[in-house]
Formats: sequence, C-alpha cells, structure tokens
Amino acid sequence: MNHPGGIPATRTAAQRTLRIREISAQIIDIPTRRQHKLSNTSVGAQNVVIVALTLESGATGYGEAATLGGPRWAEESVESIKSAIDRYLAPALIGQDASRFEANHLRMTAAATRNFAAKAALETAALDAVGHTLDLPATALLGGEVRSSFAAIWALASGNAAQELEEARAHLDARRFNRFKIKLGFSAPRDDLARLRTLRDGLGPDTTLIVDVNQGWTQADALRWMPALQELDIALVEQPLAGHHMRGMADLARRFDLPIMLDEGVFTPEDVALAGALEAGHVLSLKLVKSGGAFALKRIAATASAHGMQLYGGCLLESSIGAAAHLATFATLPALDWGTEHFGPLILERDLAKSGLVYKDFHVHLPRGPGLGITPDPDALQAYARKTTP
Ligand code: MUC
Ligand code: MG
Repeated sequence: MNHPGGIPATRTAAQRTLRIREISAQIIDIPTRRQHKLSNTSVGAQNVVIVALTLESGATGYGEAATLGGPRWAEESVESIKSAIDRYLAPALIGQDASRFEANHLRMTAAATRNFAAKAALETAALDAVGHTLDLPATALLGGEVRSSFAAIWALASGNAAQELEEARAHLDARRFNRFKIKLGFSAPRDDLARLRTLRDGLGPDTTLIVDVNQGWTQADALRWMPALQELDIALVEQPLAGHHMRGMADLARRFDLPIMLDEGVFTPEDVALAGALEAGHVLSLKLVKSGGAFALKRIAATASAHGMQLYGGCLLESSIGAAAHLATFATLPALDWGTEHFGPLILERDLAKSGLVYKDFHVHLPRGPGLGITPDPDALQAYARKTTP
C-alpha cells in the first residue's frame, strides 16, 4: 500500500527509529568581533535560528538558518524563520521518515512558499540526525565526498582600509586565508575604489581579491567604475546590480573582461535557468539560505554548471553548525571552482559548536564524524539564546 510518507507499522524497527519525533527552533543573537558592513545593512551581531530535530532513535540533529541585518540581505528574519518553522514547517515533518529528504522537501514546499533559510535548516538537522542514527557522515547521504578541503576566502568589511590590511595580514601570517572578498557599496563608488586601491597596494599584486557590491550600484555606476576594478585586477565582481536587474548584469558580463558572480539575484533553479539564458553571470554563489536545502542546492549547482557557470561556496556568516552543513553539501559537488567563504565561526564573538571548523594552510577542512561532524555547544546556545520577552 502506498503510504503517504509516514512510516507504516510494518516497517522495520530501524526504519521506525528514523521517524521525526520533535522539532524546536531557537533564536540566537551573537555579537560579531567587529562591524560587518554591506551596501544595504551593517551588523554588529549575527542573528540565526538553530533547529534541533529529534528522531525516535533518540538522536538529535542540528541545523542553522542565518540572516544578515534582519530582513535586509533577503526577506527572511529570525522572527519569520522561527514562526514559519513553529507554525507551518515543523508540523509538516513530525511523524515523517527523516531520511525521505526529497519527500520532506515537497511537504515543506506544500506548507510554505519560499522561506528557504527555514527549510534548509530543517533539512540540515534531518541530515545530521539521520547520520548520527545510521553512523554515517552527511556526505554519505548526499552522494559521497569528492573533496574534503576547500580553498578559503575571508571578507574584509569594516570599511577602514588600515584595519582591513591588518586583519588580512593576520590571516595570512596564520595561514588561514590568502584570498579576500572586499565589501563595497556602502560608500560612494569613488571612495570604495580608493579603499580598494589601498588594499591592493597593501596586499600586493598576487593576492586574489574579489569584491561584493551587494546590489549597491546602478548600471551607470557599474559602467563608470568596472574599468577601475579591472585595473586593480579584481578576480570577481559579485552582484554589482539589483537582483532583479538580470539584463543589466548580462550587459556588464558582455562589456567587461571581469567575471561577474551572481548572488542575491539567483535563488531558485528557475532563476539559474533565466540567468544562464541571459548569460547574466559567470559564477554562482551557492547558499543553503537561497536553495532551501542541500539536495536543492545540488540541483541548482548542476543547472548553473550546465549553463557554463563556475561555482562558489557562499555563506551568510553561519556558525560552525551552518558552515558544516554547507561544507558537507559542497564536498559532494562534482566541481567547486572557487572554494568557499565560510569564515562565519571566526567573525562571531563565540562559535556555536564545541568542535567546529578547522582552518589550516589557507583551506577550511570538512569536519569528520557522523552527521555534520560537529558538536554543538549547549552553553553557547544557552548564553546567546534570545530571552523571550515576558
Ligand atoms: C553576501 O552577500 O555574500 C557572505 C559573506 C559576507 O561577508 O556577506 C555575506 C553575504
Ligand atoms: Mg554576496
């Protein structure tokens, strides 16, 4: 008999243990070590939702839904994420077989449109819980690892070139990061370029620099200032125009020999197909907050590759919990040309995992162990939990 998705009593005991018994979502507010500026927001703290998903096996898996500056980087906020999970998404999953990832993704889609960060956190927690129950790493549930380390990128985003040079040099000396992403768009383009020139001079001609304008330029700004980026040998220009301005991005991609990276403009596979058809970018930044889950991220990556785009492992300043989920997914992609920018655990005042990510020899390394391979830190979760207003 075709069962709607739960686990029929006739299934084996082992399969019954994979049934989702309980889900909780907790808002966490953690200060960052310094101000992190983007074109449309500036954060001194990171706000995330940590999901705990417990199976009949007794295993609890963890997932993380990140935001940046409230509903500013995208439309989700930690308040909307918690509400979507508590009211709509968790009820769609309770009692279901946690290992039926695709069926559960469809159930979540039927329960809520978009809400991708919320959905991805739930699927991540299920991957972690199933992995712990079956004593398998999440990568084994996602097709198996192709790579176990990733060239790492650090974001310079204080807006103060002298401080940024000092920060970059510290990471270079510690052999953590030797490639840097510089946030532009929160100052006038002329001032952005002066800061960028100082960073290029300070870091030398051989250091890979990319910029992220976070939708901050108009077409006219880009036409005026892209040549200056070219002169500074910038390796990638990320989302210079508004996400909906796909034709403008295609125009820039045609006019300049400067690879364009798509970020806020491309969330869904349909967005990728449109961007590919318009040739609106050369590289796609992959993020769970955009895809709604690991399996969807893999489909988006495949679509982007089919359109000739290279792939970049994006982030939203997640702690090691969310970062490990991304690395497990990125590890199973056939190609990941640009490595990853998962630096979140180092920008937070304190990481949310006891055993978190390892940064060594300018790479970040895939955590080892069942599920996501990391151990959440209950003390940190407690310390930074948002105290519900009475
Ligand atoms: C973004 O747009 O890339 C990722 C790194 C960073 O500094 O900002 C985020 C969002
Ligand atoms: Mg970006």
